Amino acid sequence: MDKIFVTRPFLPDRKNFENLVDEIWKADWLTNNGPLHEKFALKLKNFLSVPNITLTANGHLALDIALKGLKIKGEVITTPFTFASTTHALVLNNIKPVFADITEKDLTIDASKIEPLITSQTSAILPVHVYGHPCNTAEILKIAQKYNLKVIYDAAHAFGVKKNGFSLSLEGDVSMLSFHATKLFHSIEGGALVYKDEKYKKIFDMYKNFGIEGEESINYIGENAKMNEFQAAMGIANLPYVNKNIQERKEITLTYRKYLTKIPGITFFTPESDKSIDYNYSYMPVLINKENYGHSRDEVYDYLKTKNIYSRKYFYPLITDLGCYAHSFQNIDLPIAQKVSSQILCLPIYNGLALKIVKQICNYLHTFSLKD
Ligand code: T4K
Repeated sequence: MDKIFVTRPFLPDRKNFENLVDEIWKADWLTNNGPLHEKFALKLKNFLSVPNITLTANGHLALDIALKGLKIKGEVITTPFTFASTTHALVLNNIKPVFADITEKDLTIDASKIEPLITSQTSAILPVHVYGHPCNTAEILKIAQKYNLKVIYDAAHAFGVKKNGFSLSLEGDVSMLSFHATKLFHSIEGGALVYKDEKYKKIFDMYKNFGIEGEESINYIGENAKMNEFQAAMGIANLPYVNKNIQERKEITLTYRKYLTKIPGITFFTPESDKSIDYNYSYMPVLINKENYGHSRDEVYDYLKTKNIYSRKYFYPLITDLGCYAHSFQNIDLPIAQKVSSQILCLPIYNGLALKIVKQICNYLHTFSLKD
């Protein structure tokens, strides 16, 4: 079998992309809010049914400008079970991350753990809809209102997820989306901020462009986080495929679930069993319980590699155990996150992954569970 990676980027019809590239040549405009950037922003607003959007060069910089634009300072309560970007964005803005444990049910921040961590320094909550699993947004909103905190959602994995028929990215003061090549929907690299309050538009747009307000006025110390025209072209070309791609991923997910059900010690998640959720099937996370399965997560990861299956341990090590943070965040009690991080394995899922390969991966998992 050829190498099977955890994900592969989706590529649109090449001719459509080339037609958009021709437009770039005609306009002779490459970046700084070009015509395709504007077209892409409008198309995304319509697709997601959201009132305001700020496109960025990537998701990480979108988080960064959200923190700067909302003037977040002091301490922010967040999850330790995420990609380094979430925590890096805080630390690089001189903000102290304060970690709350996660729930075993969906691996998002445990809302009941947030309130005891609030101090006079707390200015915001930064939860992550990890794997597209929606956080407990209602409870988080209640806490934020009670203590007058801002809520910034890292929705890097949640493109297209809906709650009660509305885009999940409308929750909180602002949501960050990632359009990285490895995501369900991408613009090669890219990202966005989505928000209800129009007053943030000017601020975020300035922060992504060095803080420039006009040719002779720079009133904020901003980043260069602009999306260029080639990224916008890829985003425009990919957008029409999203719904079909989600359906295909759903089929892959259901196939995994059908076969994994029969293997003891492997747990998977079914976020859409909550009828209010339209899920995006962006990742295929499972937990491997050594006692019941017979082998540890690391042994499964290594075994699959011998079969040319490149699963990934998203997210291990836990943020608090990463080399760059190990000295800063010692002795924090995060029992669920620690356990989950030691058991998590993301199985391959991407558009174009044949169902027969999915069955084969499940067969390998089954065979290995029977081995001494
Ligand atoms: N918040 C959260 C919760 C996130 O997960 C992320 C990003 C962010 C914030 C920040 O958003 P961005 O600034 O990235 O927009 C990948 C992605 O680079 C990263 O975007 C993503 N999260 C993270 C979870 O995964 P790596 O280092 O694991 O990627 P890499 O290069 O190992 O790729 C994974 C697999 O994909 C490879 O084994 C093969 C395949 N691949 C990858 C690329 C880039 C391809 O087949 N073709 C390709 O072009 O981080």
